[in-house]
Amino acid sequence: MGTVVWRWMCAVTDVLSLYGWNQRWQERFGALCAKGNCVGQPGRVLRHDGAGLMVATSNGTVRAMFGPAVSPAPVVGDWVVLDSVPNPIATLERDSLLRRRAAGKDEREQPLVANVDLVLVVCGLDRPVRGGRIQRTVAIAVDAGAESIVVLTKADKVNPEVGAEAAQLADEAHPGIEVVTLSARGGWGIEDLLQRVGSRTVALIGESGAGKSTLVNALMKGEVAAEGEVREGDSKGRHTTTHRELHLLESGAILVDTPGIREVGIWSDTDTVDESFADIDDLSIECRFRDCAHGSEPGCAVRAAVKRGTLAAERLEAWRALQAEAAATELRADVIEQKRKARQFGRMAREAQKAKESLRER
Ligand SMILES: Nc1nc2c(ncn2[C@@H]2O[C@H](COP(=O)(O)OP(=O)(O)OP(=O)(O)O)[C@@H](O)[C@H]2O)c(=O)[nH]1
Ligand SMILES: [Mg+2]
Ligand SMILES: [Zn+2]
Repeated sequence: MGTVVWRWMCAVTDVLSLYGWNQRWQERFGALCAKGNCVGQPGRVLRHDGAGLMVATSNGTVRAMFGPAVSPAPVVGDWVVLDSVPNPIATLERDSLLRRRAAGKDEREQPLVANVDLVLVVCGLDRPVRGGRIQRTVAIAVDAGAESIVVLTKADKVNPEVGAEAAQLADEAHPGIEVVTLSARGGWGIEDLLQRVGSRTVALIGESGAGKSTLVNALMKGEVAAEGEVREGDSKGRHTTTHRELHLLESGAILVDTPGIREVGIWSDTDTVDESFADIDDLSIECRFRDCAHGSEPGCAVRAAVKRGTLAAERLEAWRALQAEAAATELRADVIEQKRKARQFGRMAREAQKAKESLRER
């Protein structure tokens, strides 16, 4: 490697390391260079909206257009290579991808944030905390190889008992999960959360009005994210945040604020669901049949645990529901893959036909 290139790379490392650039990314970038694709500079995607991308580079933050298609299409949290336009010309291989099943009829994978280490499951205490939502969010975090912490915010709005009950509910939904109760507005519990976050890349997930952006501002100790109002009566939010956006903290943590999501549809395989229900997974080792579905099979250790009272029946039900959803996703992903292959094959056949015709014309 030439000295000039090496010096430039060192400078890049200084600024970009704030955003998490390290040896691993350096190597992935280097591998692209080795293939002759090193005609640009690396940067991390801070924001993705209709107009393009905001990318943090060693020359500061730049706005990039989408340009020619890049695969995989960059999302917030991705490391990309920008050309001189600047257009993204490559996405560095990801460590992980937080994704869900898109809402509505268009049931396909929706990428949320790339290269996430930790997911904050944000629940506002001004509304009922729902165990199912916690389980679903944990399942999508597990799918991305990320850890989860439940954050019960707006503690200033309720009696301490309400907070304690909610924390217990969270623990029943996902035994052993870390729970932090705080008030973003009052500033309590913020230092504790900062300690737990460390210098990881963190995605905040929760429904509209839960208090994600207010929490981002409290953690940043300043106004960076727009905060909204909630409706009187049912505390529903107004979808104030419309884009995913990455913010850098002084502590080295990287926060990604996201728009509120009503439903956390899971887009993962059945093994991932098993992994996120570790208690059931552990018990199932003792089931007589290795492929026990914990239904009516004889010698089922999981059902025995429910009978004994050491496993909550609701937890088994939740596992069953998410298993069914993951199985449907596997099928759907399969269908999408088959369609993609059919399209590819169709294109190849058309190209072959064209080549044949042009030969004939000659
Ligand atoms: N009292 C109190 N209110 C809070 C707290 N955190 C958020 N709020 C209020 O809750 C409302 C919604 O907060 P946001 O931070 O905009 O919620 P969000 O989760 O970002 O919502 P979307 O962007 O719509 O997804 C605002 O009126 C906030 O002021 C808190 O700790 N205490
Ligand atoms: Mg918001
Ligand atoms: Zn069983």
